[in-house]
Amino acid sequence: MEESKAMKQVDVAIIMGSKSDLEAAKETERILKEFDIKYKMKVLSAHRTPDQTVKFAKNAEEEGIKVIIALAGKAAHLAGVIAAHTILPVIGVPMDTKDLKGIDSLFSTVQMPAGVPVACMTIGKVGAKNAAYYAVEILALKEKVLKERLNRHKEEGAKGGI
Ligand code: RP5
Repeated sequence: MEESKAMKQVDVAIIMGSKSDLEAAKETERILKEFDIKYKMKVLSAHRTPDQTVKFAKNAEEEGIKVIIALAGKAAHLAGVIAAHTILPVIGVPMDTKDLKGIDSLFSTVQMPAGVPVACMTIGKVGAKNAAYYAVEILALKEKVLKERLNRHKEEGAKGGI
C-alpha cells in the first residue's frame, strides 16, 4: 500500500486552465523531463471546474507534491485560486492571448494580495519554460544532484546554448 503510494508520488504538478494551454505546458514538461523530475499534468479551471481545482489544491501537499505550476490565460485566476488553498509554492504562467496579447493573463496572475503569493513568470512559452527551471531551483534546495544539473545548465547557458 505504502509502496504504491510512493510510486505514484510526483514532485511537481503542471496544471493548465484549458486543453488549449497544452502546447505551452509541453514546454514545461520537456524541461522537467530533462532534469528527471517526477511530475503530473492536469487540466483544471478556476472558472469551469472550481470545485475540482480547490480539491486539488487542498490535497496537493498530502499527495507529496512540492511545487505547483499553473498555466492560464485571459482572466487567469488559476494560480491565485490554487495559492489560496495551499502553502506549497505556486508558480503562475500567464498565457499569451489573441485579444490582449497576454497582458490580461499577466495582470490577473501577478496582482495577488499580500499573504497569498504567486511567483509569476513571463507571458507564454518563455514563462512556461522558466516555470520549470524555477521549480527545479526550488527542489534543488534539498537535492544536491539537481543543484549540480542546474549548475551544468547555467554553464551551457553561458556558452549561448539554451
Ligand atoms: C483560460 O482561458 C485558459 O487557461 C485558456 O488559456 C483560456 C482560453 O481557454 P479556452 O476557451 O481555449 O478553453 O481559462
